[in-house]
Amino acid sequence: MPTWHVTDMLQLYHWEPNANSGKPMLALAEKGVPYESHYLDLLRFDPHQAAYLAINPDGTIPAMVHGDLVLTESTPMMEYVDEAFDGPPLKPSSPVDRWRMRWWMRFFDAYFGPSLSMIGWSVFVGPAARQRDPEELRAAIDRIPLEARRIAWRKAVFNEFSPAELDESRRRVLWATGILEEHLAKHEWIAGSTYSLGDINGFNLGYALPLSQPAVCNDEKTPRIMEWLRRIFERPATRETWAKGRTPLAARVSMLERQSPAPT
Ligand SMILES: N[C@@H](CCC(=O)N[C@@H](CS)C(=O)NCC(=O)O)C(=O)O
Repeated sequence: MPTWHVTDMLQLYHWEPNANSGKPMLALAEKGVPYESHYLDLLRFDPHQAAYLAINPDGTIPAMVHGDLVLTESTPMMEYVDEAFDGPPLKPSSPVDRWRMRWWMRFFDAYFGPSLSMIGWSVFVGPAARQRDPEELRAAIDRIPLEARRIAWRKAVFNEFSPAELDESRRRVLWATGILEEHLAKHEWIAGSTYSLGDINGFNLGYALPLSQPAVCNDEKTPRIMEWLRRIFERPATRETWAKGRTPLAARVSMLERQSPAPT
């Protein structure tokens, strides 16, 4: 039996405001929708505990419960949030801008995100989890429902990402950062002239790029990305959402604080 009770209040099961968890958190904040937050610590393997598996048997986060609906997959979840609740629209009205927004969300989710994630797991998640007893870790990994996630955890924890796969991820991050910079030279926001779910998606993936990839993303090489990240960070909903972070992971966002006034 699940130990959590579904009430009328929207329930969100998430980790830090970061990557997939941060997407519905930020979309809900932009819409002004209150929700009950259930923080699951990924590094303590909380998403693989029985109480959460009763909600999402895949053991991945985020998951959202709205009435008797259980929603997974962060990007369509954001679309649900935008359409199911009042508040400012987070999708552009023109078909071409919607296409552009979805093109980029697909690119972020299928290409840019997984490459950045592999690097992040090898330098952050693996070393952070490795502090624990190896046998306990092995047992925790064996309990993960999805094979793809078990493999990612094993590689991160036991330092088994190969140099070739890490090199390929670095190559993809460099290329993807370049085309994002070119895109932002032509468009103010991901979809075009309005802030949208595409920006929320991209910010969650890329807010720490200047820190994690300093040689690739910086004020000299990628000024448009830096300006775009700073503009998103200045939004009240972004500040409110990142203030919910509990670890140094989310605190990295403070590097986007402007040192001088915004350009006019
Ligand atoms: N495509 C899914 C991916 C969800 C996902 O894999 N989330 C990661 C955290 S960002 C997770 O739950 N990992 C659990 C694990 O690795 O055990 C989405 O966008 O929601």
